[in-house]
Amino acid sequence: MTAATTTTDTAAGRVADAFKDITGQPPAGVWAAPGRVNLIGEHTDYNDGLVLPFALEQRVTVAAAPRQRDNWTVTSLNSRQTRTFDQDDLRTGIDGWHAYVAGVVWALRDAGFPVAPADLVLDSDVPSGAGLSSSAALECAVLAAIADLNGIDLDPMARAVLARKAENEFVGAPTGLMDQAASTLATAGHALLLDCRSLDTSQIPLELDRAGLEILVLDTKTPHALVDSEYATRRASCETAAAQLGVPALRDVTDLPAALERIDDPITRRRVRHVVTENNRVEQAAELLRDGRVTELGRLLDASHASMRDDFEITVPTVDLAVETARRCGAVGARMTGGGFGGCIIALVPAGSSSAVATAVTDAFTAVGYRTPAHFVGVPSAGARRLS
Ligand code: GAF
Repeated sequence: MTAATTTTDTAAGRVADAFKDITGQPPAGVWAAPGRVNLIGEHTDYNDGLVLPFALEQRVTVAAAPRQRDNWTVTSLNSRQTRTFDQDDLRTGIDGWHAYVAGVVWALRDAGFPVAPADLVLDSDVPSGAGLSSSAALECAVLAAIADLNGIDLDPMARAVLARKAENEFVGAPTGLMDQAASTLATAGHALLLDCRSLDTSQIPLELDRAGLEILVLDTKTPHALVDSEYATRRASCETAAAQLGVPALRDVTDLPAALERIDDPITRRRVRHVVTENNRVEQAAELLRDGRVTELGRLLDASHASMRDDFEITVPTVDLAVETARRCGAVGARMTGGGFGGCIIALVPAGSSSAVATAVTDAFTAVGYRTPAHFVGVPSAGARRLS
């Protein structure tokens, strides 16, 4: 029996079938890892702080099998492209989407694990460039596949750490751990509370149904033009501020007014205020969810958005308009989610009202000439796993 016939998962079957068409063999298995939305806790991860993301149903699916050659092949069913890389590429680095795959091989080998060549076929329904961690989903799905193919026994947190290492050191994006941790460690029906210093995690039940609510995820379709350079600038600014304040990271600021008084530069002061208040908001959000007070999350989402807009300055007009319109049309709270400068918002809305709220945002966008947004209901889902 091939992987295609041992699973009832449609995406898994499709990718397994494509693998067979491309390589002439059935895959040894099919694995998947999800994208995420961050409920709250933006730009706190690389400040050693707290984050509260949940994994989405949307995911990257990978079919893979060992390959009797000296190189790896990767086919993307989305772009209909096949790329190869070999040992030399792992030493010198590569550009392009397959760097996320090669980076995982590199990170595993760098950690001392033998990794044999493989054929991989990928498919994804995580919107890319929308701030939903399509690249972390790719890294985590590939890592799950390659670890299993090579008999590498790694716990989920170790996998997330290695996937982040691939992104930071091979791809060259200076991100924190949130996205890879969400993609690997999330469980269905829960948000993942992650302490990015201790790496402690708790699964916090997201009982939206019981509160008569759902989470609308709306993609503003704003291109992330500045995201790489601005992300790096924000990160550098936080590190400079921590050094100035004599703390290992901004997470360690306990007396915010006193800290702000010690910083002369008004921009840096605002950056510090965002990180410290956002970290507090994550703690409060986890507390509310634990107490079953989901509706009250709304005011924290609103405060988080204001902080990202005014203090961290990572929102853009499309995102602000989407958030304002969602609130005006029934959301109990809304905020941008992800790294910033475009991408998605989340809105906590009455159950069943996502389409109506999204239509209101579409109308507001049309009125000022913005692109038509896309939307879906965010369903808290499971992290990386083997499907067949
Ligand atoms: C991006 C990064 F990849 C995360 O590590 C995190 O910093 C996020 O932006 C902002 O909260 O998704």
